[in-house]
Amino acid sequence: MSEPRSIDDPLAERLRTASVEHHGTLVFDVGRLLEADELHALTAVFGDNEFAPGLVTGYGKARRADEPERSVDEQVAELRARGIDPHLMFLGNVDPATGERRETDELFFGEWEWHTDMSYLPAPPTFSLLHARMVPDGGDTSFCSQVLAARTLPDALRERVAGRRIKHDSTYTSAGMLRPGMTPPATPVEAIGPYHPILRRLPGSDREALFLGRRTNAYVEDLPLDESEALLDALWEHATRDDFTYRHRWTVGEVVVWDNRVVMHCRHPFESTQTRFMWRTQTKGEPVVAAVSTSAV
Ligand SMILES: O=C(O)CCC(=O)C(=O)O
Ligand SMILES: [Fe+2]
Repeated sequence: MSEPRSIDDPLAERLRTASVEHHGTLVFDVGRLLEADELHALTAVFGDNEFAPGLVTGYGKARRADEPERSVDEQVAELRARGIDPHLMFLGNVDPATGERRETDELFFGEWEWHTDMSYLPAPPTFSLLHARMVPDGGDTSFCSQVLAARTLPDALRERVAGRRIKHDSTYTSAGMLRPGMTPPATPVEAIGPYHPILRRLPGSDREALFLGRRTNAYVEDLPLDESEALLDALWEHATRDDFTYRHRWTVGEVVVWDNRVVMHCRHPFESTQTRFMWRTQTKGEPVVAAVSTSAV
């Protein structure tokens, strides 16, 4: 895959099929840095562009009290006027324009928690793409199949999650940083976010997947907080087993495309003396469909 602009329909179809056959995770060894429109062309194989988190109110960003109320279109126009692409996220400890290192919160270099991207949206993005532009020693990304997690879910846990939903909070990034305009909830019960079924069915197939989002501030609907915490702990222990996991060591120029319905991911730490810079895009998602429960509810 060296020319994303020239992907034709048959190749696009093959790539989508390959994603289904390979645990929702594909690695493209492009071997060079892509232009933004090339990453968008590869993204378009998998779906329509979704906004990147942290730029538009409601998408990993809350409106600050001093910020005027504006429609999504107005916000997008304003971002574009400032030369910002609302669909592209820069992730790194460098200035995106110059590539020079810049002062960065220590949390950036630590372990990022397991998560699926932007599950705090009512229709969470289906695919995410990550393009490596500067790679440190370390800073690998791991992917963990939630289809395998669902397939091996012990009966006792399956019964406990039957028909249940989790509330998906957006207060913190996966690195543990407070998102723009957000206030932490007193407890997960007070967190604000959509509920999604814990066990989902993947559209167009009979596959099921666990859909946990992220552990921080998660809450299982209608349970006392201590029971919610106990159930979540048990689910997370099962869902992140090593034998469901692929750990990716990055090379500059690569793009990894993953299906957020199929895998969770996490980022491993690296030394703060090092430099890491990635570009990220994501595709519009779909409401999460509950698996038909096989146990009595
Ligand atoms: O930088 C990484 O390896 C992963 C970052 C991440 O969680 C994402 O892009 O969704
Ligand atoms: Fe992520």
